Amino acid sequence: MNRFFLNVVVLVFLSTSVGISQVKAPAAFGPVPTKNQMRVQEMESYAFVHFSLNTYTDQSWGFGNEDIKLFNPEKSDCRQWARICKAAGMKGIIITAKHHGGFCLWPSKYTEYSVKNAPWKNGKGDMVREMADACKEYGLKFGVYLSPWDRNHPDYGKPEYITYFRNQLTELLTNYGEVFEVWFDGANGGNGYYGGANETRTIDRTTYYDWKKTYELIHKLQPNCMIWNDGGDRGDFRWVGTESGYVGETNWSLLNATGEVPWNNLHFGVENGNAWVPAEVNTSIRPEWFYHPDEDTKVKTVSQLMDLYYNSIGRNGTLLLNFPIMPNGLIHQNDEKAAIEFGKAVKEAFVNNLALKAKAKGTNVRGNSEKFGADKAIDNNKDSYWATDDAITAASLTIDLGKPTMVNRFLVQEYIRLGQRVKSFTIEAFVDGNWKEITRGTTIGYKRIVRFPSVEATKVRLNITDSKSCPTISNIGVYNAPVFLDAPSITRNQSGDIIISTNDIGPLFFYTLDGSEPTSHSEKYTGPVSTNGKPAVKAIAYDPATSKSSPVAVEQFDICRKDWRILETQDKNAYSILDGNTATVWHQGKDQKMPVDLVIDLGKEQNLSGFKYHPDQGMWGPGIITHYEFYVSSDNEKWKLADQGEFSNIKNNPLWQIKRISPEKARYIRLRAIKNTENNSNCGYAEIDVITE
Ligand code: FUL
Repeated sequence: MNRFFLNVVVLVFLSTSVGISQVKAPAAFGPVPTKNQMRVQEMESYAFVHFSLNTYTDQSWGFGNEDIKLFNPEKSDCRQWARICKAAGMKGIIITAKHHGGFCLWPSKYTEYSVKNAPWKNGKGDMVREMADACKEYGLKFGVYLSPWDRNHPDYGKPEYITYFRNQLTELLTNYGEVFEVWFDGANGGNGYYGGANETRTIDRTTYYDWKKTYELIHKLQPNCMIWNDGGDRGDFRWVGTESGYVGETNWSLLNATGEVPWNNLHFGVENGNAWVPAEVNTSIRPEWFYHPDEDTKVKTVSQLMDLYYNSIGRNGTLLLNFPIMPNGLIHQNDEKAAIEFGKAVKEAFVNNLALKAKAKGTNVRGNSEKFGADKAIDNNKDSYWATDDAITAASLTIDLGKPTMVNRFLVQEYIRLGQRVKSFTIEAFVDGNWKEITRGTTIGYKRIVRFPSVEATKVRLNITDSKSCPTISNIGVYNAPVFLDAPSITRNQSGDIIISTNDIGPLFFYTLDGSEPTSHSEKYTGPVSTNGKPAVKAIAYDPATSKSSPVAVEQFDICRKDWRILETQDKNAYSILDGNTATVWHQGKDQKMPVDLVIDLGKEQNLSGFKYHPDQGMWGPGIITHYEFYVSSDNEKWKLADQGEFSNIKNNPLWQIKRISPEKARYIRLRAIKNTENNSNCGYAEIDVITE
C-alpha cells in the first residue's frame, strides 16, 4: 500500500470512529429507576408463600388469639416450595414472616407468640431460616412480609409497638442474609385480640408508623433491599389497586412522590409523575392467600396463569405470585402441577425470538450513528439500544423476517435507565404485499408484550406514534408462541350478541349456529354475532400455525333477553346480571331484611319451564342465595309460587343453578331470596336466565 493511500485509510478510520463517539446518548428524561428497582424489575417474577396460624383455622386473617399449639406442619419442607417456585420461573420468594394475626414464623426475642412455643420441632424450628436456606440452595432471592398491623400485640396502637415492630424488622434484616424485598401490607388497625383487650383500635396510617425512620433502618441494615408499602410513605414499587392479577394496559412506572394516590394512579401510574415507582402485580395461584381445602379445585389453569403473565410482566409490571402452604407444611399437588406447567409454557412461548435472525431498519437513527442503530434492538444485549435524534417523537422500526413467517406475539422494551418515554404505538404486519395494522398500544416501559391472532408476515413494524422524548428501544422480540387450545367460552349479552373468547389471544375461532360440528371451514368469528331466538352455538379455537383445533364448546341459549326490564330498582348496574358475563355482578338487599326479591319483566308472555341463577363468585361477601322461592305472574299483581327449595352445595360450587318448574305462562318472574350463605340479607347475582318450552 503506498503512503498516500495509507494516510487516507487512517484518516477515514479516525473520522468514522470520532463520528461514532461524538454522537451523544440521549439525556435522561424525567425520573429513572434506582439500581435496586432495576434489579428487581429485571427479576420479573417472584413468589409469595402464605403460611401462619390461620392456615390451621381456615381463616383469611387471624384475630390474634389463635392457639400456638395448632402450628405443627409435620411434613414442612421449604425446599419443596423453592423447587416449585424455581420451576415456575420465579426468581425469589417472600415469606409471611408475620401476618396480621401476629404469629411469628421465626423465634423472635420480642414475643412469645411464635414458633418457639409451637409443637413444631419442639419449639426449636425457624421457618424463616429454613426458607432463607432453601432460597440460597435454589439460587433464589429471599424476601420477608412483616405485617405492620398486629392483632396479637398488646401495645398495637401505642408508640411502644413501633419499637417492637422495628426490633422485629432488625431481627429479620440482620440474621437471615441478604433480603431483596420487604413487604408491608396496607391492612392497618381494626378489631383484634391485642393481648386480651379484644377491642377495636384505629391508627392514623399517615403518622403512626413514622415510616421515614423505618426506611432509614432498612437502608442501613440492607442497602440493596426494596421496600414495598401500600400503607404509608411511598415504597420502591407500588400496588396496582387489585389483587386479581393485572395492571392497566397503560402503565407508567411513575407516581407523584407525595400526596394521596387514587386508585387510577395505582393502576395506570402517572404519566408526568415526579417519582419512579413501578408496578408490582400481586395475586394468588388460588382465589385466596392462605390455604383453604375447598379451593383445591380452584387453582388457576396454565392458560389463566399465562394470561396473568401477559397482564403483569407483559404490561410493564413485575409478577408476585402467591402459593398457599397446607397445614402439613407443603404446597398442594394441584398448585405444584399448575406452577410447573406455567414455567414450561413461558419458556416455550419465548424460546425462539424470530427477530434475532431478522434485519432491522429504523426511520431515524440518532446522528446516523451505528451505536444507536435499529439493530441494537435485536442484538440480545440489554445495554445497547436504538435511539432517534432528540427532535423525533414518532418513528418506526421494521423487522424484516425474510420470508412469510407465522407470528402472534410482539415484545418490546424501552431502555428505561433513561426514563420511560413512549406514549403510544401500533404494530403492523406485511402480509401478501400490504402493510396491515394488527394491534395498537399505549405505554411500553421496561417490557410490553402484545398478543394478536396468528398472522403470516414477511415483515413486522413497530410504529411509535407518540413519545415524551426521543424513543430508546433496547429490545424487540417477535414470537410464534404455542397457543392454548382450550374449548372457547361462548356467552350472549342482553342484546343477543354471541361473544366467543378464551384466555389466550392467538387462536382463531370458528362456529356454527345450526347444531352442526364446527371445523376450520365453518364461519370464522370476527366479532360479536347478533342472534335472536334460541340459538345452539358450537365453536372451536383453531391454531393456523399447527392446524390443530380445541374440543368443541357447545352453548344452548334460551330466549333473547333484549326486552327484559329489572323492576323495583333504579340501579342501572342491575343489568350486569343480564350481560352474559359471570364476572360482572350486582348486589341488593344489604339495607333490608330477608326476604329479598328480584323482579323481572320479560317483555311479553313466555312459556316458562324453569329458571337459572348464577351467584357472585367473588371472595368477599358474595351474598350467595341458598334458599329461594320462585314466583310467576302475568300482570305483576297476582303472583303464583312456582317453585321453592335450596341451591344445594352452592357455597362450595358457585356455578349455574338450574331449576325446572311445571310449565307456566307468565310475563313476570320473582326470585325471592329466603336465606344466604352469610346469614344476612346481602344478595349477589352474576346472571339470571329462564328456561322456556
Ligand atoms: C392483603 C392481606 O390482607 C392478605 O391477607 C394478603 O397477605 C395479601 C398479600 O395482602 O392485603
